[in-house]
Amino acid sequence: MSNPLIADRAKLLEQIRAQMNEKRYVHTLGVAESARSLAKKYGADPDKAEVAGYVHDYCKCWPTEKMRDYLLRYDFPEAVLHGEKELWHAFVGAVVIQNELQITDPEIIQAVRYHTTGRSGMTLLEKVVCLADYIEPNRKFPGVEELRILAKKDLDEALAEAFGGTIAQLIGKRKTVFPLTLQAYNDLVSR
Ligand code: DGI
Ligand code: FE
Ligand code: FE
Repeated sequence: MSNPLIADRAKLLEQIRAQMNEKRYVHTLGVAESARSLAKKYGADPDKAEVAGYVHDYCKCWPTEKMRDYLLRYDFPEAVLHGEKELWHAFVGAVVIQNELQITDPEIIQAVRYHTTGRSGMTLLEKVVCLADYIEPNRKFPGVEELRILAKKDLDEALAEAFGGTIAQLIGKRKTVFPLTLQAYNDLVSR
């Protein structure tokens, strides 16, 4: 399918492929596809959703030190630097895709920045990309089938369920829950 936001698809995919392992790349393609389809269903921009899907995990396989360099060099919130490293790829990715992939669209950049933690008051595109990340065809976790069904019915409800699952899992492992994730969940269930 053509996408007016992608000048050279082969080149973009090659750049992304070079940052990650095969499994992550297959996941990336799945997120782009699911994000496009959720965008069509819920009225977000399918072209932006697809691009955000392609670039959302650009830094996921980077060494921790490389991500830390970015976090120190750019003005990220202290809470991110001192928080869980699993969250870094989203915040760093939002900067790096501008520098290395010439992504300039603020909506796509925000969708990448918040794809892991979410936040209160997420935009439609942010929700679509975040949910696509959970339900793309290659994802396997207990409850993913139910979540895929829910995703066809109610975007906010599905995303609340997804964040709820993540929060419960983090609590089970005695890991910290990043405030943005709690705020995202609270916002979605109090609508
Ligand atoms: O990058 P992906 O694996 O495709 O998915 P993702 O960007 O949603 O990252 C998932 C990881 O992030 C998973 O290991 C759980 C973790 N995570 C998400 N929200 C929080 C979190 N970890 C902590 N500690 N706190 C959070 O609020
Ligand atoms: Fe991610
Ligand atoms: Fe992902």
